[in-house]
Amino acid sequence: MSLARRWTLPLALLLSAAACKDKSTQSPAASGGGGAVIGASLSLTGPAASYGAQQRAGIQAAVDDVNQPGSVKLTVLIEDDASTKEQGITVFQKFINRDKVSAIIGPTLSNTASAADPLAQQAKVPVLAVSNTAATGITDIGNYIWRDSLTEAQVIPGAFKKAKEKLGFKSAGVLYGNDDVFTKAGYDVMQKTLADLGVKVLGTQTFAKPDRDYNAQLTALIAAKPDVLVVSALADNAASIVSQARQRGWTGAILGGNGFNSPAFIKNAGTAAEGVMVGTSWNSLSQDPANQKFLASMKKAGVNPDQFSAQAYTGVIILAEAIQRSGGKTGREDIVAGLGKVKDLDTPLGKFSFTPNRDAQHEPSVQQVKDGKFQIVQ
Ligand code: 1QQ
Repeated sequence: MSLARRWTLPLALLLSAAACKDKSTQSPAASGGGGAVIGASLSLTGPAASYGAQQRAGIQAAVDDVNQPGSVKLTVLIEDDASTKEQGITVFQKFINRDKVSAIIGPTLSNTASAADPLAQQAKVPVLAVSNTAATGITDIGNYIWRDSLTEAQVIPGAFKKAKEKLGFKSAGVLYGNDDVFTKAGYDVMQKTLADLGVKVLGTQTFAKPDRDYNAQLTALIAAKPDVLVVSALADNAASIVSQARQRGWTGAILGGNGFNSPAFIKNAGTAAEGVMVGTSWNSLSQDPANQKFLASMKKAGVNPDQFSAQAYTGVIILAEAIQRSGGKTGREDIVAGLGKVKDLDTPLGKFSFTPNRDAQHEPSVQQVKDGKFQIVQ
């Protein structure tokens, strides 16, 4: 089956054991056409499934855009990491040992990456994270781990500064998930940012991912009468937290972290989401040709894009560029060498480069929910 034809098949087939087995016995070079086989570990089920669905759509659109006659050929095998460390490890082992992929995209959550990335580092398989935002514990795993997602430390200080200018708050109540690498890391950055901005924290409360009732924490925070609520949570929890805060009479502003950057948050929170502000790595309004091309590709696919599809799309574009920069060679070391040469690449996220620590470098934005949609704050 030709590479181009693989992508005309429904994705379910690509995910099937038969399709994977077909690839598993072949090296990337033997996969036909000299292209690269890439593994993508995405959260298609579990608490991060709303991000995974967007990432899958972004990857698929990018592969269609990249796989044009005469250019680098990419085949992406997509597997569900189920939003867990355990399944992430299983998927990585399959990609590394059975599929013998040239590189891995993902996994969706920093929490999963903290457990799975060390396997790739040890096996010398390049990983390109497209949504991990915990500042530490990802790229510092080692020199095979790269990312195109800005960290909370790169986004939140600017976003909160802008929010403070617009909203003029002096005190905050803080709620964060303490059982997840990302929500905890996001909290650490929020706490430092609030201190740096001279915002007094009047109360701090925690929750865990399986929790559904946040009324005790919200009652305590609201009773302290802060000017603003600050929340570090994944999209599912974020929607319930914001809804329950409004039900408890909270009419003030709410600032979120990266977990809020999903239309699933707005859909599930409904009108309670109105006014929520969050820093984002993707400017949906960007008129740059690379962003316009991404928007057109997503429209063609019938998917309403978000930051997560933009970052995943960008991940594929970056890997294609890395292969090109290494002279079309698709070995694992070739891709690492090529990634090191990616600079000022035009992507839907803007002009993209890596920092010396293999983290993402480009301009962030700030968005706010208005009329049921994220709108870029100018
Ligand atoms: C992380 C995240 C999540 C909110 C999205 C995937 O940023 O786990 O790092």
